[in-house]
Amino acid sequence: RQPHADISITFGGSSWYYTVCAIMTFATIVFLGLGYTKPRTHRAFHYITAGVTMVAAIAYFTMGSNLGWVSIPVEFHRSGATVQGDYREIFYVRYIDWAITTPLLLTDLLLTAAIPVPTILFVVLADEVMIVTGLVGALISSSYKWGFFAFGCAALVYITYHLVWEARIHANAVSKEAGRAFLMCGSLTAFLWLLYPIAWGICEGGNVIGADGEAIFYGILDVLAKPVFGAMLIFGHRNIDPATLGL
Ligand code: RET
Repeated sequence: RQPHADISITFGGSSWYYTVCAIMTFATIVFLGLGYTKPRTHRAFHYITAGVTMVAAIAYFTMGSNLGWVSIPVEFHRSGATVQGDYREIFYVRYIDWAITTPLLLTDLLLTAAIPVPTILFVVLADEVMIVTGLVGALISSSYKWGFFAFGCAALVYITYHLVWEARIHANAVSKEAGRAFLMCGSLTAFLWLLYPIAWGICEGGNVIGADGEAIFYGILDVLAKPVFGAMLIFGHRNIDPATLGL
């Protein structure tokens, strides 16, 4: 049997990826356009957020074109026996996107809370650990993949602690506006990011849903975590002077 013949996204899956690509492109133009209505000193969050959606737009163009993936043999277990011979389309380009964009999203949030740069860098390092272990796990066929998944989840717990505890308290101490913007965007992030390992578990991890189901699950999450999050963040900054954040 042809190992790569029947694992790809369908025409519908491809159209959905292109739709998300269009949403990301539109958001990039809006975020940059809004930035240009402000003086240069007030554009940090527009640049960071537009960078996120711009990178995502290219990743979604890649996936809509059914590129940026490799075929991985998947094992599954039936009546106590390990069955082999099945393959799954693994989009590694997703992880290249996330390796660039999730540190930018965390920087957006932690700068809003005026967290010191050394702490931001260490949380970003944990984030890179999370994404890279997720990628390595996705590319592994055997159950070792769940070991890498566990490392990634530990990193996510560390990141989430900073969002829901340290940075939330810090933002409240900066100003009422920063506290409110952080509470909105930080809560959305803490909730949404928790759903990514669940998606991974039923897609790359457990091979429970196929390539089109994966497109829908991650696609909805990415629209909420990037353009919707970005719009809320930029809106939240409308009355915040960057100088009060040390920017
Ligand atoms: C992986 C698998 C390993 C364990 C964990 C994961 C979490 C990924 C997250 C991704 C967030 C992506 C975003 C993308 C763009 O908007 C890598 C799936 C914990 C939280 C926000």
